[in-house]
Amino acid sequence: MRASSDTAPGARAEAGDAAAEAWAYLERARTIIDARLDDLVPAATAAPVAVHAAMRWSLFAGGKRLRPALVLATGEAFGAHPDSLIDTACAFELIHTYSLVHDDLPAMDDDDLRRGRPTCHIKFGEATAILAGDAMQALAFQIIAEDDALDAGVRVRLVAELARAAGTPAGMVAGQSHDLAAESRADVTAAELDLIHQHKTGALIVAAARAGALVAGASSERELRSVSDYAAALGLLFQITDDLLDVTATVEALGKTPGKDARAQKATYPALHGLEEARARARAFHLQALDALSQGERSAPLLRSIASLILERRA
Ligand code: GRG
Repeated sequence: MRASSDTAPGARAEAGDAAAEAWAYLERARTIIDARLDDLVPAATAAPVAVHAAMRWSLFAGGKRLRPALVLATGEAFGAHPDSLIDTACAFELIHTYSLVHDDLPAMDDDDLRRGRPTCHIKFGEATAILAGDAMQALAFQIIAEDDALDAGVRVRLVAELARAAGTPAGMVAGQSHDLAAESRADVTAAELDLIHQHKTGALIVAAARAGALVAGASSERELRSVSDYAAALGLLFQITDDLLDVTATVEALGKTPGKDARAQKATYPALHGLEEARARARAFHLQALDALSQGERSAPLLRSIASLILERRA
């Protein structure tokens, strides 16, 4: 992926308004997503109590719900009714939250704060955190397979796309594995860094956007191309802003411990390129996301606003 151009001052002001519009959409989406997740996830009083309590602890800790909101926003841009999108949206949040729970484990990033609270393994112990992550992953696929708002063919396609995005060789697990392997290396290149994050962060974001379009009835790669390219740029934009916030934001704003990447001497966009060049890359991926949407057949103003929100985000 290429990051080449800069943003004019006028475009920056416009990005501010658009970000506010996307923020309002995200707030509304969060309410709907959280209510449906509450229905779909077993009660904390149902056996096995520890696993269900741990799932709920991590799920309902105030995540931004970016990935499920993207399913809703893309689906609506392609003409789907929100009722047909909501369960798929929840499945994406379950996969994302499982990945955070496992990423925080001592064997991986070893974090004790996430979404503003003690991480799942700190609260419930490692074994239960592993099981809670496993159960969230399984539940995600079950929800899609059992979603009777969707034709069987669409469900199968969604399951396949989500599995590819979550697993190996080109999904989140692959990205996480490459990222762990890169930790001990001082010679990670810019191209390698993009590749790690296309898999680790980008694949699920791309799959979320494609899922919305698939539920709406888009099925050919031609129809899906602009939204896939949009989301691929969005994924890298999201990762760069995540790296920047790790350097510049507070623990209160982030709900997790900032500065960990630098302390661990991890390859990040600011570490590799410097703060200013990392910011320029973020602006370039923002423009790339907007360009990709312009190549499609729908105007999708909300999807444009979401890209601006990610560029401007402070948490
Ligand atoms: C363990 C298989 C496995 C994968 C882990 C997602 C991930 C892969 C690691 C998380 C580490 C990290 C900081 C990744 C950078 C981008 C990212 C996914 C940030 C967290 O996502 P947000 O900001 O979180 O959307 P909330 O809490 O708002 O949902």
